[in-house]
Amino acid sequence: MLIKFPRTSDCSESEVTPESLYLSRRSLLGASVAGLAIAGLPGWAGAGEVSRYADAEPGAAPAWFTEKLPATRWQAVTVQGEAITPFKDATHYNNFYEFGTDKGDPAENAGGLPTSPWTVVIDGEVGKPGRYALEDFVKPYQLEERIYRLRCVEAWSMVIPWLGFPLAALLKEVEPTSKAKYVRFETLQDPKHMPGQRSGFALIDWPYVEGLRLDEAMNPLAILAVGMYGRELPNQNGAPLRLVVPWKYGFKSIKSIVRISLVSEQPQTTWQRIAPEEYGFYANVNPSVDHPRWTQARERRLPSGLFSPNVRETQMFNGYAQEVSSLYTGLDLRKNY
Ligand SMILES: Nc1nc2c(c(=O)[nH]1)N[C@H]1C(S)=C(S)[C@@H](COP(=O)(O)O)O[C@H]1N2
Ligand SMILES: [Mo]
Repeated sequence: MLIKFPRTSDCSESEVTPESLYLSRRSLLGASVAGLAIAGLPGWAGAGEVSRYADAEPGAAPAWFTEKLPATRWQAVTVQGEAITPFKDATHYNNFYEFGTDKGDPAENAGGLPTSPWTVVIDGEVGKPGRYALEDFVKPYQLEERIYRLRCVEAWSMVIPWLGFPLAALLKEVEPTSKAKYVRFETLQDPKHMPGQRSGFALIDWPYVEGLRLDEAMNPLAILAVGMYGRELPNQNGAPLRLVVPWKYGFKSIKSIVRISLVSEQPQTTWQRIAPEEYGFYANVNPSVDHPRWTQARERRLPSGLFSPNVRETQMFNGYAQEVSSLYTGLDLRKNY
């Protein structure tokens, strides 16, 4: 898997940028992305390339975020042979239907969503239900950096450095009862600020809902993210709190979460409700089970263009089989897509 947190030993010497070089280039280019190395590496040389990382200046992050940041963050644009997706692509090629269906709509329309104050509700089959302000919700946990592949069911993918904490840590904290078998997640419903929720795109029954089996949710790879690229989550990526389950298709990684419920029955999820023949509850990345309308054997790794499509083979469980395949022993993955 891609690394949990960056250690120099995870990257070859030539891939690592010394902090001093990073700093000098940073001042040279006027870029300032905390913890982001912008070296003149093969394929990444030139201010044009670099500026795609350092698109927007992050605003001043609140204390609940900065105090919890891990001391070391990744220092290379390539990790274990895979290039980190430029910030510009990760923040301008999005799926977030609350803000429109085009890939550029979230970047264009999500900026006005108020994400502070933000309330998260924990309810259902738990010993300790609660209603938290985001900063109190995050307080018990140390943020970790996780560099993960993100594979969309539409056959494109990215590599993103997230900042978050294990979902398992939260679940232990809230004490699921013996009846809890699944975790259900719900996105904010706010038609005033989410144009997709008031448009004629009536296909989706808002709010967006996702779910995991409890044992999947307890897997150490599943995280709740509050940041990416060393900064707070941009709104178009699901600020201020989103799920990241890297071995599943991207639609499972629900954004802008306001409610997490422990439930006894498998929840009906948004895409399952819209097209149950195409999108299942499990949605594990699987190159040998095609989508009814396209192959899942390959994917386009962003940035991808007409002249450099950057196509690669899709990996079982998105490359995380070692960590997660035991969750599915005895399950027919062709039926349970
Ligand atoms: N609430 C909500 N969450 C969502 C979506 C959405 O439309 N609404 N789209 C999903 C899909 S299809 C993908 S691929 C990922 C994309 O995450 P990214 O834009 O941060 O890359 O978010 C997922 N989470
Ligand atoms: Mo997706």
